Amino acid sequence: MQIGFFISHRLSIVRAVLVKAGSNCGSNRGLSSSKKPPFVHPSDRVSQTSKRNVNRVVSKHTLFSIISLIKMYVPLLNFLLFSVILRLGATNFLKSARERHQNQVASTEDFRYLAASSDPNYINKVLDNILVPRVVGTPNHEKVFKYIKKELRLLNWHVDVDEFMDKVPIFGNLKFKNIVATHNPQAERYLVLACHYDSKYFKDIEFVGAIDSAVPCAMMLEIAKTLSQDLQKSKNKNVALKLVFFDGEEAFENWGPHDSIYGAKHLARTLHSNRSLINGENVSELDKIDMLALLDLIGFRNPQFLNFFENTKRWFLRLIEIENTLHEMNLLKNHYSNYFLARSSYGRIEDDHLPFLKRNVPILHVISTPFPPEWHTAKDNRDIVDMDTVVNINLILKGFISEYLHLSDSPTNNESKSHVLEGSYGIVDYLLYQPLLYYVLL
Ligand code: 1BN
Ligand code: ZN
Repeated sequence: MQIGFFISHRLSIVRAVLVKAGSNCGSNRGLSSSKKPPFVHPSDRVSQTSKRNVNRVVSKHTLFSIISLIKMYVPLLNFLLFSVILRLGATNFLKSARERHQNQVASTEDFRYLAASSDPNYINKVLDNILVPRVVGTPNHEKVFKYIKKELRLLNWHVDVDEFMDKVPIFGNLKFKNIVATHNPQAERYLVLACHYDSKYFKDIEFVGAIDSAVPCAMMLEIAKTLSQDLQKSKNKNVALKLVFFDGEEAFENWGPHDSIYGAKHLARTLHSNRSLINGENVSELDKIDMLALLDLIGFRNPQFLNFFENTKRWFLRLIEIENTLHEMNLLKNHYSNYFLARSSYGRIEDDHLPFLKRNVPILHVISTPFPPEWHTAKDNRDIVDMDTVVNINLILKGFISEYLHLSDSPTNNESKSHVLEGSYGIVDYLLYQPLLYYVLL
């Protein structure tokens, strides 16, 4: 209402000035006319000079009108610039921090320490609890949901549940629940690890989905458990770890945009619309995600992971280097060929990352290609789980997380909070340069 009044009030003043400027222009029309000037008798020369003076006064008047026009629009211009800067600032501030982010290179002691804390027994215990058919809407699904939530709370993680209803083929309306666990809810930015905890519905087979994706869920819980102490010590850092257990990844009938990734679609939308002010800048929860690493189809012996995204290639290459270092240090069991390959895939695989990719969240898709023959068959069960491979991959991931979050105690590599001043183009810059803007315009 107020803005509307402000604009219409200003417009009426502008209209008045334009009418005045227009009438001035009208008095100039004779001069600018392309018609031949009439013959002037020498006795009339004096009156011609005074006419020129009058014209000079008139053009000064026009200039004055234009300046007052600009003056009147400065507050509106200011308001528009302010809004634009506010929006750009939000993305620039977090985006530039994420793009300039450097890992802390882990030492051999760091890798040895991480290897010593691997806990295959815990992974087996988690699988005992979640490796059951867990189709959305069934009692088993509810049990698995409660188990994952309970484990995360026991490990002192902050757990949010993103609950919603959606209509699906065959079953109609179902309740979905994404589990979002945050180690440090006060952090500015997050490295997100994600997997899905639902299992695919099959009419005629009992499908437990070990690699798809009970094992990735168990791996994430083991990461939460074994890194807990180090994460606790690094609570004052800018970047923290977030774990997302998506619900409803699987299609109920046929995979397609309307029958798949129900949980991921809802969470991406929700995080996009959850906005807050950081350093005076309006940011969404999605803006806070440095990168989303999606784990899928992991657990069988000797998988191969390719790089899918150019903008996260440097991080994929770091996974390769960590795997090589761990291999050279003999910290990987029964490791005869590399999992992470220095090759890019031309095609992409549809999965839970899509709604985040669409909203420009950087993605690492850790999914084995080619898919194993057991994929979406009754044979995707505990028999194909190779615990050495699972522990090896989780050790590589923990090395990566530890480097990304600067978890090592080494004081030399610690990231400072100075980027708040270095890379932001936000409200502070605007207020600093705003007087300059006035000066230039007036
Ligand atoms: C992965 C595991 N996906 C489902 N379970 C996603 C997918 C579906 C990938 C269809 C390719 C084809
Ligand atoms: Zn699947």
